Amino acid sequence: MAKKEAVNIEEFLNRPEVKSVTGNVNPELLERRNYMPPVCDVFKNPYTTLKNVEEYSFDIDREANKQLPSLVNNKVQSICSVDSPDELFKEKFSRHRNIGIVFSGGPAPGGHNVIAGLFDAAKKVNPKTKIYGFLLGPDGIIENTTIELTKELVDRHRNIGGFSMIKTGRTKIDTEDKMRLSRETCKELALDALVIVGGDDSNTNAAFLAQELADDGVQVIGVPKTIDGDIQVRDRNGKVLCAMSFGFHTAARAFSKEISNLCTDSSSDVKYWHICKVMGRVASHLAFEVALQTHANMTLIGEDLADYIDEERIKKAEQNNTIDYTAFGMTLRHLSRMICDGITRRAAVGKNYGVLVIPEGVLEFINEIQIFITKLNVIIVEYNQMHDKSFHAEFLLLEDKLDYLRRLARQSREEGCISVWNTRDDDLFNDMPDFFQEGLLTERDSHGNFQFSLVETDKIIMGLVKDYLNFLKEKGIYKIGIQESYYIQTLKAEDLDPDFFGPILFKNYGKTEYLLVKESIISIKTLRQALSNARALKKKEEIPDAIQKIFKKSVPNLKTQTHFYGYDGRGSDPSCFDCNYTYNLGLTVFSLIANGATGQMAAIKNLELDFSEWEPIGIPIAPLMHLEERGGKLSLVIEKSVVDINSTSFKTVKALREKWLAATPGEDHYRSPGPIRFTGKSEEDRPITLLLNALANGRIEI
Ligand code: FBP
Repeated sequence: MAKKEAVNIEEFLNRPEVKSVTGNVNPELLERRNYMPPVCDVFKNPYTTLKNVEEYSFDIDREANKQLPSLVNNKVQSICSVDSPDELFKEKFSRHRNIGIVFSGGPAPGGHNVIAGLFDAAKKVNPKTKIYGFLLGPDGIIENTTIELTKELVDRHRNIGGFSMIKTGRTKIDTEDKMRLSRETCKELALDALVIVGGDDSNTNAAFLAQELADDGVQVIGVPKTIDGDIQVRDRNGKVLCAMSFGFHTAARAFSKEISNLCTDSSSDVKYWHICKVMGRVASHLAFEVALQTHANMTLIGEDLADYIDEERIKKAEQNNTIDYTAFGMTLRHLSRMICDGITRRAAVGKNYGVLVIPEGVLEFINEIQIFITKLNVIIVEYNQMHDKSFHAEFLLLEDKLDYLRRLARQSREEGCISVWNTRDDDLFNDMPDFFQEGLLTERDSHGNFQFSLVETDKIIMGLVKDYLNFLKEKGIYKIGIQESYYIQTLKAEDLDPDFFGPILFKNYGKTEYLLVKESIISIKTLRQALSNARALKKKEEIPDAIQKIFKKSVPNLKTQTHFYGYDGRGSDPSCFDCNYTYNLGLTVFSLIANGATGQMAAIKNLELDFSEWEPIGIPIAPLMHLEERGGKLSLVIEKSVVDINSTSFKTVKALREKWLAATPGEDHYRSPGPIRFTGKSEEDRPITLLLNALANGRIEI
């Protein structure tokens, strides 16, 4: 054998091929950075103009009229190319500008391409135009911390995930002081336009800033970002203007890939139920798309649970000439039973394994929990206002918080007044496990939203599931089905007659492929009893090994593995869909700015269709707003869009649910979505949710 030379590590590290292997830049990264997204037809021309599209209309909230007077009459605008612009148009369009851009809220794949699109469009018509990136989210605007974006910086981030180029933050510009400081920053930078890339709350903020800065001549443009997919815009007649926020597709694909791998592992090792919590603060869009991409055995959809009606209870109440209001909406208890039903049915056909997908925000749709969230919101806000102190800073420990709630309950009892927190609330709340109480009392984010990502939703649900499964096990209902051929083979190997023992052991012997041990047989003791009663075993005789083996195989032991998919998918490199979508959003932003728009959100219509059909538009933000309870008071915000349970895509999932549960003998029906790509053309290239709805409307054929 050749003698190995001792390696001088310093020299080794300096070798070019070693440097290339150990460096930060790999060929995939270079390929990504060099990818040039196609541009919508209209952008092939450097000059574009805006045209109001009158066919879209909105129901405008009275409060929006009052608070956003300069913006409520904005219209949907389509972007049109100008083939032979006159000199005046050219001059106005390409004048030197200072533009600021900020990321707000959680990262979403594609954000860097919004910047790249804006940068390319602006620099193309005027290389002197300056683009500033506000650092660390809206704090960068308030504190005037910026960097001027250079070609080198932008090029390094093209088609790359995350918001690392300028970072992000969740601060809300919601006080007079923060508004004043933001206005000063815009003045100091002599900004012509401010671009806010964010979710529903950040676009809400964009509208208020647009109103505030209108007199200073600073235009404000929003961009619909969030992996949660809950910014979808329709007009009052249901016509779709923005089918999906950017980042959703990539995050859903990233989660799906991982969950699909678990489906493969689970059906190979056949011993675990994988419990996958999937991000999505309120709406279940991400979990829903994951269901379509992976065909996991069970996927909870919050919006569907909220719509649940317990027909049995209603009938029972009707017989007594009453109405049972608790029959409407889902309870945690009932939800855990539904999950148990799926688990036991799969176990009955020998599948004591599977994959369950739980949306992060599912508790928002469970009546009893929603009530607690709302009540605690009010209590915390009232405390902060009354004492001018922060509830969370004042009561650091859970015990202190519970103590305060107890005092409120006592007060309401002693004074006999109607109060937000009464003794019944307190009793119910105290029945919950500590970690759940802690979760419900967790600090709200800067927009007053409940932080579902901090609550161990899966632990809460699975705790109840495990309790109920134990009960079902004791009742002899939760059992693992034994394949008939295996039973026969095992008994014959010990010279026992399967047909003699079959009817003694099983409740369905000879009727189906999977045999279920009788409910009365739940231990070796009860097994012995059953055999003795049937005169198949003498008093001191040992139970034959083969029969013991079959019995032991039928006893289930639920083993779970929990996973959380959120931050990982949020940081993924964007899919081809999101690369192209966001780059064109950036181009749209510049067109809106160059044509003087403000209070508009850049969007691309027809996302569900082929790229050649994509239409860049501006959507007025103010008409999308309505009053909602936030932080204990009514605020004007953009309405979150939740999963539409009347949509074709939802009905499709509902119709396929039983198939994907696969509680039948034979194989599971898992689907592998494949890796995220940034080139290619297939149905994988767009969210399946959108594809199904478009197929139903006859808008596309695949
Ligand atoms: P945005 O709405 O800001 O895009 O963020 C969405 C989200 O990723 C949710 O899915 C999740 O609940 C939340 O952010 C997590 O927040 P944080 O980053 O503060 O932990």
